[in-house]
Amino acid sequence: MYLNSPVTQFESLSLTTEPSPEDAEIDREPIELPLTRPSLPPATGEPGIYIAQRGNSLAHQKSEELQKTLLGHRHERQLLILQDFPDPDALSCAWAYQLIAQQYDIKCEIIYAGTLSHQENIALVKLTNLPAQRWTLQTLKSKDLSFYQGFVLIDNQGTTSQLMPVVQQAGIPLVAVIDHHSLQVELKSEFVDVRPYVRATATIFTQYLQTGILKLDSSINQHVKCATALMHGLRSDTNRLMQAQEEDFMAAAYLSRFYDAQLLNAILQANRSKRVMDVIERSLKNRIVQNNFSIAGVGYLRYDDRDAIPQAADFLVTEENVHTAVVYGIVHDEDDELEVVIGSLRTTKLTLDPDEFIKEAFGQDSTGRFFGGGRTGAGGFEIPMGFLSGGNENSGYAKIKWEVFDSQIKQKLLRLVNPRDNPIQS
Ligand SMILES: [Mn+2]
Repeated sequence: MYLNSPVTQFESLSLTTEPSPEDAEIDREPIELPLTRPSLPPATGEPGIYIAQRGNSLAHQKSEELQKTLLGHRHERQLLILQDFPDPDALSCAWAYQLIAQQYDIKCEIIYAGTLSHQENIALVKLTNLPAQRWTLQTLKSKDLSFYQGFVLIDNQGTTSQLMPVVQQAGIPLVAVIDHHSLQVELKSEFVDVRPYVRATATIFTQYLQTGILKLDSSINQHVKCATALMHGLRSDTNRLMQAQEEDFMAAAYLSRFYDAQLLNAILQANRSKRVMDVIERSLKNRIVQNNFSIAGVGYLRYDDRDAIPQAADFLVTEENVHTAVVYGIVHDEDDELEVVIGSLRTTKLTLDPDEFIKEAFGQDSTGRFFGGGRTGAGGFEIPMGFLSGGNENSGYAKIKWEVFDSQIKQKLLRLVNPRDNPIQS
């Protein structure tokens, strides 16, 4: 059993953000199944291990480390914090973590502060009964937080959640961070697995599952639904596997033994609302194309339609001669009179690092926090409007406000898009 392994085995493990050549060596250690077995594994039955060599040893080390961490927190309660607008990758991985942690009698609440905005995410949660809950800041304040002994960040590093500062102020320790975005901030966490070169956090979790941290069973409905959710997360973060790499394909291959293809199809059939279609239409009308960048401001949109922005960016990047699309708008929450500029970037240009691009374009706030970041092929930003929020019943004011933000965002983006002083393209 891993669980009894000596601590010293993992102590020297450093956080690797790049695949290292040494990994191939560590692979020689005994593993349940040989990697070179030529025939296909049975569709059901004992789990076989067919993952890329690079991911294999690291996945085993991290899986053992995670099991030791969970063992040290038996019978506790944890909060799993997702980004304010959780995507399928985050939702499915949080569910996988919850199922893994259950084996240690750890009870987890999967929480997010914003909304499920994308039609596929709403379908995912409804059709699989995915146990995620919306906790606004008010909900959080009404809870007795001393009830929880730890919190966990999945598919984010706390920079995209309103809940994070409150949970930290309550003195709840960070137990684990599992993510594939570039390192955003220094975090003190007992367990860290941040691998920016992996295309989906679902790939990381599937690798954990392959090591036997939780034995998936096709006869258990919840396992089938969680595997389906992970497959959806993996597909959606890799542009339907088109940007998937070996590790992601290996993970998808493993999930294919357990997932429900019909259920996944039902999730993907979810239709866009008229309002989302309208935002996409505005992005098409308003876009400007310069040096293969397509940039579009879409004006004001409701909180619930926030996910129309990445969908519009997904669409704009499909235009001929466009490799990168940036779409942004002012999202307003009617309840709180809060407004925030939200933007999404999508790129097919391999040499463009969305994380670097967004950090360079928009910089940091007064506390040193970047307004956004990214991962391979995609990025996003959120700029709070603070004092300028609200007052939009005065249409003249609303119009001026949009024009100012629209011009400022364009200026900042075009500074990087314009080749004369463009540090990105050099
Ligand atoms: Mn992700």
